[in-house]
Amino acid sequence: YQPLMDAMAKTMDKTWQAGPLLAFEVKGDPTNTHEVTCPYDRRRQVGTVQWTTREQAGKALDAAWSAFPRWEATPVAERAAIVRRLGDLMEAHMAELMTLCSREGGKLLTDGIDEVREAVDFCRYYAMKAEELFAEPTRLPGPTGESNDLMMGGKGVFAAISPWNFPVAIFCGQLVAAAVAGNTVLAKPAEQTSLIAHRVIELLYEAGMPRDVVQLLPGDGPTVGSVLTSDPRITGVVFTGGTDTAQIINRALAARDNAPLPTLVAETGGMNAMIVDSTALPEQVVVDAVRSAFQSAGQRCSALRVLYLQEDVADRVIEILKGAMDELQVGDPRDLGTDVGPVIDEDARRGLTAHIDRLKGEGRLVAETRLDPAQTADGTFVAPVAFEIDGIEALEREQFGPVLHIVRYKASEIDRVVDAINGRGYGLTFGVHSRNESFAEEIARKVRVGNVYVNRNIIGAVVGVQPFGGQGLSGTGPKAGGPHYLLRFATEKTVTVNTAALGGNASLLALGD
Ligand code: UN1
Repeated sequence: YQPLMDAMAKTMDKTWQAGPLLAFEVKGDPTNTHEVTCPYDRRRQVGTVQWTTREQAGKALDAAWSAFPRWEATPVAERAAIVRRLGDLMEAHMAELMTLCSREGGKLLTDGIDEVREAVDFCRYYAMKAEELFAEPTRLPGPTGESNDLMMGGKGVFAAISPWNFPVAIFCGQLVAAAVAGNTVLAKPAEQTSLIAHRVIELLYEAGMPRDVVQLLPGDGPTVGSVLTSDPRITGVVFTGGTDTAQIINRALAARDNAPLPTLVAETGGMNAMIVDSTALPEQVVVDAVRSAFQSAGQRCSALRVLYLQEDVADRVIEILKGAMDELQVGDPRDLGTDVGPVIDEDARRGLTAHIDRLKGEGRLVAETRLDPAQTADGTFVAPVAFEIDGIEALEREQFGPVLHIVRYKASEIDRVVDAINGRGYGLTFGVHSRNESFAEEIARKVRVGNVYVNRNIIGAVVGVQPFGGQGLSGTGPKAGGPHYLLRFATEKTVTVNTAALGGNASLLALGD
């Protein structure tokens, strides 16, 4: 880590500035400029962000709309080359992006590395997939005297609305997928992480992306988001964030008159569970549960929220868990010894604290990591905490932070546990710990989720290897980082030619060349 840390030190005290990056010049506007503070030290200002006005958002849409036909007609190899160059540039600027991830997003160094790596992987993977899908029309078998070709194109203008918890990876993954498939993109990053988004888009322009093809619109939902979801020229929205917000976007898109039937690609929340049976190895369970529940301060939609322990192993697992949680170091995300950094902001801390205080009031506390005030007094920290909950069906809503809920079950109640997991309506990640292969297999088959993990942690899906995304309240699919993702950003056109009438067997497409 030392070379990375040395490189990060060079930009650690910088004050950053961000604002809209649009196809046209934008004037500075101090009245619309917002301060960015650091989650682990709220006394420190990290920089300022100028938000996009409704008028600018409207003009950005005009530009994206007119750029679409030209961009769609740009050969896919050229589109993919720009995206690959972005991957290379992000890799070259890893330390700087990691600095921003920690100062603006409160991310640990190790999480910062994962974050940039994942963004680079998205660029390379989607570039490769786009070349497979879009380069040549697919010739389909058919009767003689006729040729049938399937041609792929873009859809139009996409709004990409991204979360603060993966400010490089998901921000990048969304816009790169939409753009490489031939769409123009208006990207609205989370308000909390606009500085990072701004730096990534600067690198994207350096990589050769035309400014009217991808534009950056920092700002809030009511101002920028509402323009992006109400305009009939928006063909689709790719969104990652809360389920409630996805529902608002869905309604807004559906309420438009004279607009195309919208595409919504949403990846939302989860009430992710792990089932531990009596044959599981308690030590392994604890390592994986702690990582799944508390890494990134539990601020992953993939994070573990409910740990179901079969009664024969419950006491043993809880005992080891208490020890493991005593050892967690909460504090400055830039220290290599830190395991858990801050939560994103004061609102997040307040919401989590209300939930934690309620469960403490009910006498349900099992373990809580100690906070060292010298490390945590100035930031928005929440101590990792575990509660034991009564009732297999308890808990309905996602708590987006380091809070683990434990439920004991009897072997005879396993069907109820699975029904409870499926009954909540979410379906993102899931884990099972068991040395009984047929049990693990059966459970994996029954749970209605997107990603199942057996005898390991349930976070950190790898692009191209573990395509990520859920079902039900957890999202629309297809899976990010998977072979079908780009299809949601594409149109298909079937071209049937009466080749006999052309006096030969040549296809119109070939003649067009
Ligand atoms: C999210 O938290 O929004 O599997 C997505 C993971 C990441 C994706 C998390 N690759 O933890």
